Amino acid sequence: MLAHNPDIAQRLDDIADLLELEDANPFRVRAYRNAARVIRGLGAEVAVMLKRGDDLSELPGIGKDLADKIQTIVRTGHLPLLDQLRKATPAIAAELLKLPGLGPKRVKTLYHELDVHTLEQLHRALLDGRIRALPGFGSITEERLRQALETHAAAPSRLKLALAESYVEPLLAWLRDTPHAETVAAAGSYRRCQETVGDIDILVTAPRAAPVVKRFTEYEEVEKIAARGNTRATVVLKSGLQVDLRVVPPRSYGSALHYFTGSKAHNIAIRRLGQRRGLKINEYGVFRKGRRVGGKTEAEVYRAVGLPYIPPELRENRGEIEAAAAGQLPTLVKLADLRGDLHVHTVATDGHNTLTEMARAAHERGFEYLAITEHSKRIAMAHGFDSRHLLKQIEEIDRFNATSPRITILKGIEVDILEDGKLDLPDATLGHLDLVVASVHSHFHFSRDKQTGRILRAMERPHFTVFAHPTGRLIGEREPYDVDMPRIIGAAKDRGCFIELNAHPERLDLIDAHCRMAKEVGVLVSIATDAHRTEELGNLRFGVFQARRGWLEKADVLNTRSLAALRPLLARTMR
Ligand code: DGT
Ligand code: CA
Ligand code: CA
Ligand code: ZN
Repeated sequence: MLAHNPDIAQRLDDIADLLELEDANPFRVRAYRNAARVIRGLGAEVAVMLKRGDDLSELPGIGKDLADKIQTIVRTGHLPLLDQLRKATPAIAAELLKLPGLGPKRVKTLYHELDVHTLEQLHRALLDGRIRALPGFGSITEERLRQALETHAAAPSRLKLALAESYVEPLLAWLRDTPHAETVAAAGSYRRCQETVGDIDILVTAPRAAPVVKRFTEYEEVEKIAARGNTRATVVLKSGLQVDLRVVPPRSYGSALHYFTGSKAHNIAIRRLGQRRGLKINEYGVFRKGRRVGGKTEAEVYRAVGLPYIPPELRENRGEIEAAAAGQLPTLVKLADLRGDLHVHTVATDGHNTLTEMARAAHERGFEYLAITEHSKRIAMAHGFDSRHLLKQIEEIDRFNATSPRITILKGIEVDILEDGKLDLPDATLGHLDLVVASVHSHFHFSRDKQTGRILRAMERPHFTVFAHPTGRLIGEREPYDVDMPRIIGAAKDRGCFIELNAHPERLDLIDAHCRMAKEVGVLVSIATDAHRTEELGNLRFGVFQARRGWLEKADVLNTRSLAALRPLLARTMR
């Protein structure tokens, strides 16, 4: 089996970690990390690129040597260098590297300074206070390690974006009420709309920092103040979320926002562009020979290095800087571009609101259309529809559309893809619908070949329109089933089908790299809420965030089409 992009990237990251443990040249380490990130964010499978003769050394940050190594991984599934490094590394180092808050540098310190060779020894050192005393560790790292060891999990505790939002927005509002505070903004992975966030980074501009720091630490949700200085503080909220605050003078706002938004890899690349122009770029401003030449806005920072403004969602050093330089940044899709939602449920199956309630709520959000897609009979727990129920709902929708001109209800179904790739309802029934959303809800354990084959077979059914929540993953809870997404996307292209980006905050299922892949292949993406109650229609924005991280533009998204433009697209897959 050929290696896929995430496997390749993981191997490159492993090499970087192990090299760093060995005190290798930092440039060499960085080269592997950059390559891993580039591969992870590619819109196409490396294996496919190689097959069609592409030169990998043309990718940003990948030289001849790395290109050869990647080729070896793809061809053989192995890399001699990695095997060699693994043999030379103590087993505990690999274990420690998996813990949150421990990079190669700290791991090295642990086993050299403290002679820690097991997780038990690490725990003892922690309890004895020996960790805190190490250079570069401190109480925050200690606390993180304690939590990691106590949940004995190597699983990093990252918070899903939607949950983070529910904690962050009230805190931002609280800070905005500080007398004399000017701008209050969340930066970091939160602003980049990453699907999960490690901690929250907040930036405030104010003439004096002290009142802002004071108000921040007085927020009623603060469980504990982990650190506190004149212009900064770190707190842990009762929810367990850690929040870093920085207060900067207004003239530094742009450079500070840019710095703390990251990603780190993007920052480093921008700073290096600056260096080539004789500029020093840091969180305080843009400087030439010690003189401030910019930094009040982010646009100024980019202008200083000859680039247009780059939206935060793109800032991962996955080609956005090259695209900006070439004047080829995408104009990212926005929530207001969406005209409807193509996957919702009602009380007729496992939803909580009636069709009329869902329609009214959708209309209030400015939608032009809404597709009702109940589960099919296989999902007995959800009271899934058989043909008779579906035909009855079709009549109800016809009546609704005849009397309510303000929004159009589209007739749909979320039909189950059965074990063997058949659909849960007969073609004759599905033929009555405007669209057929199909999804996998069983047999998640199938091998990649079997899972992919089953889905491809389903896609061949004449009425298959949209492949919903394509990998079945639940963020942090259920791994994606093993499926060959490039093949699925390719088949969707051939068949004229569409791929869903399920906007439910627990799913966000299509990942960003696959959005990019769909765009490159020319398969339209349906950003859909899968709402089971009226409020969940609001989840559409999380889908838009994810789509933006996947470089999608308005034209790449199916439900940015007006109803008139949508109908022929849906009909094309209806044969
Ligand atoms: P997270 O919190 O793990 O979800 O990810 P971020 O991206 O929010 O990372 P965080 O909170 O450690 O740092 C916030 C931003 O600060 C990060 O995106 C870029 C910037 N930053 C942090 N450390 C460095 C650094 O060593 N060098 C540079 N250039 N930027 C850094
Ligand atoms: Ca952060
Ligand atoms: Ca942080
Ligand atoms: Zn489903």
